[in-house]
Amino acid sequence: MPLTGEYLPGTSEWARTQAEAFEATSGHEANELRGKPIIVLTSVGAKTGGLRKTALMRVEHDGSYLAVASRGGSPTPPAWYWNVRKNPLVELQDGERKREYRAHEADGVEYDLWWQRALAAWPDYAAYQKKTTRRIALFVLEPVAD
Ligand code: F42
Repeated sequence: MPLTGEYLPGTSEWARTQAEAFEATSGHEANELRGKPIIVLTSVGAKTGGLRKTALMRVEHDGSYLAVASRGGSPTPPAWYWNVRKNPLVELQDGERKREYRAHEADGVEYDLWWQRALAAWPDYAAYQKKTTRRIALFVLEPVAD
């Protein structure tokens, strides 16, 4: 059952433009950042209840994905972090395919395992983590049966 609600564009111009172009072209355009693949996560706003679309680096393993709440290593997490915590049912589009996923925050061994997968996909995450005392939160997204 697709997520319902009003699409509320984000306030980061570059990210919003990429997410919208990616979705409008079924993932055929605007699908990379510096040569690495991205995905678009749709979450339900924790305060507005609106649909928020967020471009993220593609980190995938055996059909599950990872959403890395890095925001470039800022002291505070991105707004979408609060959305996913409150509303763990999200949509993720990878290329042409958009599906529903249930998110949970990784911790302990699971965090370490997925953090290595994140670094393999986007090594800059290591530099982002060095920039902040905040532990960059990781959401593991498991596919919801159709
Ligand atoms: N960001 C990452 O954190 N990780 C990545 O791997 C990543 C990759 C990436 C690749 C391409 C690209 O174009 C952008 C990429 N970004 C990545 C940036 C990402 O797309 C987001 O722009 C960034 O993470 C910041 O997310 P944000 O949710 O903080 O968005 C801001 C810009 C924003 O739109 N803020 C809104 C505003 O009005 O200030 C609010 C958005 C929101 O979700 N509000 C919630 C609501 O209810 O609607 C309330 C949230 C709350 O505080 O409770």
